[in-house]
Amino acid sequence: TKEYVLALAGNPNSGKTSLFNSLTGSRQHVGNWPGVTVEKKEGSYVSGGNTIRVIDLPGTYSLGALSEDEAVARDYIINEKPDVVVNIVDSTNIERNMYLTSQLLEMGAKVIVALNMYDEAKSKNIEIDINGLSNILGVPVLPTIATKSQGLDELTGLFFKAAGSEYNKPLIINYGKEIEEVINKLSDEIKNEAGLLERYNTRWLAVKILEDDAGIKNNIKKYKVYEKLEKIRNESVKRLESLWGDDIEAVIAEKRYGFIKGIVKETVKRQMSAEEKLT
Ligand code: BGO
Repeated sequence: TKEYVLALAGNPNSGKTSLFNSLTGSRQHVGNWPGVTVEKKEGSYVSGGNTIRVIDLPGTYSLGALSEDEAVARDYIINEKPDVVVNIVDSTNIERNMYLTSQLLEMGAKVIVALNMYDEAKSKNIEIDINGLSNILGVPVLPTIATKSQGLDELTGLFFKAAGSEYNKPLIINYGKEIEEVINKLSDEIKNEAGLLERYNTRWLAVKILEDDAGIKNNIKKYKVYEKLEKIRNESVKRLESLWGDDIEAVIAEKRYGFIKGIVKETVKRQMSAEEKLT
């Protein structure tokens, strides 16, 4: 028998606790993440003779590490490399939830998207093209109703399939010609540093450096290439920001939102109910 690790990531109120409870039942315990006061819930369940350890990451909207919760979730995924990250998404709120999804995918995490509250989406006449969404994101997507334990067997099946497969191809959001040029310059330098390559997805790290992410910068200061990366960043950013009159973090976030809007437009339809049509 083997032991696998499944990390649960999702926005607050997406049904993470419900899914965690449905999966693990009473086999769970609560502690703290090391060094912080954030609660850590861990549990496990057995399937086909294998044990799946389930790690409940803090509920977050992003992985920008602006809060302790975000830092805990992000560091766990980067450092512990769980077999699969199950990203629980509120089906009635796909656009907002996809911000976290896009960040998990850009990181290069192996992701399965659980479209939770699927019953709610149905009763609100929200129609989701599940295959289309799965194709665009490049990862498995399945509907779940965590409170009724629906979709859990399928989720476990997909989990084993994903855990035993090659790493996902990370999602690539096109940030536009100017930013892409800097990403490439930074990536070329990152590729020369074995220690960084081992831990981070190259492109993701380049974007984080561009975003001036304090947590990540702190983690990579010890590498020789760090000063070079900072130099490339500062020179390019000064030029780009004076061109745009906006800071680069804002431009990058805007591109992400644009990408997500496009996904939602292609895959989510909201049909009006008979009552709404009358009003
Ligand atoms: C309350 N379908 C439906 N319909 N509801 C769900 C589903 C689903 O698939 N999954 C979760 N919920 P959490 P986070 C509640 O608590 O797991 C519900 O923050 C209530 N509580 O039951 O807590 C779930 O861990 C009173 O709802 O999410 C919960 O991610 C009235 O979504 C809520 C109505 O789930 C959040 C709901 C006293």
